[in-house]
Amino acid sequence: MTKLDELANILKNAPDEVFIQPHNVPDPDALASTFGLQFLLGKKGIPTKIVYESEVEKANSLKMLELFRIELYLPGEIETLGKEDWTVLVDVQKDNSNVSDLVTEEVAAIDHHESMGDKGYRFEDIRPEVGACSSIIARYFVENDIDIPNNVATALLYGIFMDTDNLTRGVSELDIEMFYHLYNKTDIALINDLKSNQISKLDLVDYAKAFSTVEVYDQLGFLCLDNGNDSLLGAASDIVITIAGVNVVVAYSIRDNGIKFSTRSINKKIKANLLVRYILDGVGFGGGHESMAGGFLPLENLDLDKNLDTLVRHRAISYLESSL
Ligand SMILES: [Mn+2]
Repeated sequence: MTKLDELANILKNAPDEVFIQPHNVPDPDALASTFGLQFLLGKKGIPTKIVYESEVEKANSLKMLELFRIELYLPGEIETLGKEDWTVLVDVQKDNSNVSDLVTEEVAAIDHHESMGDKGYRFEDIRPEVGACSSIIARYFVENDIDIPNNVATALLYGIFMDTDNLTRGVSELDIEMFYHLYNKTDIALINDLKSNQISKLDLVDYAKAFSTVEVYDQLGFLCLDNGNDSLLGAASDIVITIAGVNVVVAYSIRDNGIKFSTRSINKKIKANLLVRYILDGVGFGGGHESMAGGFLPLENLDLDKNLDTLVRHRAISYLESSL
């Protein structure tokens, strides 16, 4: 039995509605994966709705919704959402800091982040070695011999592009295989359309402000944002890592309820996920991939007598020294 059949068999017994939920502020990989899974489950006779929290922030994510006609709902928009409903988490796992815990029961998770441990799912497919969740979903199409429509293939290909930074970050065999498989079924004109809608004019102003804070110490780059835009933090880190000589980036943004962190590393000896955990040891939590990770420091744990910038720099530098 394929993984998809296994999941479908479980969901057939759902007492009421079935939802698919990506992480909050869904990015292209999260959107493509949920969209692809929705199509697959539809083929298996299981109707679903995609439910998400917060906001779709980035211009390219918004463009995806329009180009591929992806329908998303906020929990508040679904009157029938309740305890009796089941949710499949995609591109995220239960208890992660970037996913809202809805009233529904989280019965399944399909993800490519580090395992959060046993969460009592009825089904899980968690593959931390894979670069994009879109690759896992693309594989379901192949395994089950289900024809992939043009718009789904294009969305998944774009998801792979974005999460692997154009096939240069955390790429696994599966990502390459699925990229190859999807490529011929993709409408490249749409990919170009997405590429030309990556950021908004307003983002550019925020970027300019963020980049003026960049400080470089040897191979470490730091960036601080005073704006809570989640996707901007990661995207800005991706640009700082391209600075010549910079191999590791620590970016953080100040929000009302705490400090949000994003880390990047292209140095094999320095793991982005361990780095963010080291920085937040005892004060917050973090996780992710070896090349790309994130974390959060809740406001109540912030020692206001200590300077945040100094703390971050101090801890990041000592982590680097201990790993090299
Ligand atoms: Mn992803």
